Amino acid sequence: MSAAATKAAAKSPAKSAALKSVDTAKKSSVTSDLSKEKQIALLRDMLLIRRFEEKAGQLYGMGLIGGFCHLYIGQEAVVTGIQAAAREGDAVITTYRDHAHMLACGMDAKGIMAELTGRIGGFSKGKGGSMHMFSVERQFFGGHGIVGANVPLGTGMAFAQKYKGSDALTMTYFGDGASNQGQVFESFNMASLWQLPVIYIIENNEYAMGTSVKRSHASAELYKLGEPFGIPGVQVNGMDVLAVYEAAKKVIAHVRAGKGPYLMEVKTYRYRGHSMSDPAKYRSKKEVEDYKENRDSINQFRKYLEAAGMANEAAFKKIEDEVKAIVHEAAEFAKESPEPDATELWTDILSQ
Ligand SMILES: Cc1ncc(C[n+]2csc(CCOP(=O)(O)OP(=O)(O)O)c2C)c(N)n1
Ligand SMILES: [Mg+2]
Repeated sequence: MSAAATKAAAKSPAKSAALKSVDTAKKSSVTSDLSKEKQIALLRDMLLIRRFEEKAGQLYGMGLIGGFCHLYIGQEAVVTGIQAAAREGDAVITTYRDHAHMLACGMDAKGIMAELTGRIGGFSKGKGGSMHMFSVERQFFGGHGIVGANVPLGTGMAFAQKYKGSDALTMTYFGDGASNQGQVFESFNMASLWQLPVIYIIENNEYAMGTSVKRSHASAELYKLGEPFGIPGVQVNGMDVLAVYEAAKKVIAHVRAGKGPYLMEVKTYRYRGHSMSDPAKYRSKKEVEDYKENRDSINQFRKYLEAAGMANEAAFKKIEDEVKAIVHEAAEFAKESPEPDATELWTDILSQ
C-alpha cells in the first residue's frame, strides 16, 4: 500500500476493513445452525415459487396473462435464502423478474396471480401486470422494467431509512446485465459515501436476455464491482439455499451495524427463456439440462434434508400438497376476479 493509501485507510477504518473483505471473499459452505423447522420452511418457500411460476407459465400459454412475463424458475434459492435472513420491515426492490420476490416478502399469491391476469383483485387492481406490483405493508417497492433503474431507487430508499433513523435496510436485487449500467456505479458511489444501509444483490444467472456474462463483462468477478468504492463483496453459490442464507445473515449483520453497503453476487441459472417469448437459442440444451439434473436448488436441498434425517417422502408430499393448494387457489381467484371497470382508467394516476 502506498503512503497516501495507508493514510487514507487509517482515516477510514470501515472502508479499509471493507476492502479486506473483498479480497477474502470465498464461496460459502453449507453448514448451518438453522433449526429443522426453518430449513423445511426454506424448501417450502422455494417450492411455492416454483409451482407458482409454473402455473403462471400455464396461464400465459392459455392466453390469460398478456404482455411480458419473466419467470424465476431455477433461481428460487436466491431470494428465498436472502429474505429468510431479513427482518420484517426491511425493504425490497427488484427488476421485472419479480413474482418470487413478492412471495418471499409474504405478499398473497392470490393478489399476485390476479395482477398477472389483469384483474381487479390484483395488487395494482389489474392495471400494473407482471412488472408493476407494490406493497407498502410488506415493504415491497416493485417490479421495475427498465434495466438498472431500480438500483438508484433502492439506494434512495436506504437513504430514507438512514435519514429517518430506522434500523431497517434495503435489499436491491438486479441482474448481471444490469450490473454494467452507469447508474449502478453512481449509486455505489453515493451509498458508500453516505454509508447507506443497502445490500446490492446481483442475481448472476449467466445471461442478460441472450448475452452471456463472458461476452459482456470485462471481468467475470461481479462481486468485486463495488471495490473502487470501498464496498465489500461476496460471491455465493445461488443454487444452494443454505449457503445463500448463511452469507446473507453475515452481510445483513454488517449492514445493520451501520457499516455501510455490501454487494452480494449470487451465482444462479434460469431454466426458462428470458421472457415467455424467448426461444433461448443462445445456449445449448445440454447446459440447461445439466443445471436441472445436477444442480437444481430444490432437488439438491431435498436430498440434503433427507440425508440429514430432517424430512422423508411423507413430509415432502405434505409440503407439495400444501403448496399446490395455495397455487390452485391463487389461479382460481385470478380467473374469477373481474377485469377492472373502465372508470379505473382515471384512478391512481398523478395529475397536476
Ligand atoms: C434500459 C434498458 N435497456 C434494455 C432493456 C431490455 N432488456 C430487458 S431485460 C434485459 C436483460 C437484463 O439482463 P439481466 O440484468 O442479467 O437480468 P435477467 O433478465 O437475467 O434477470 C434487457 C437488455 C430494458 N428493459 N431497459
Ligand atoms: Mg441475467
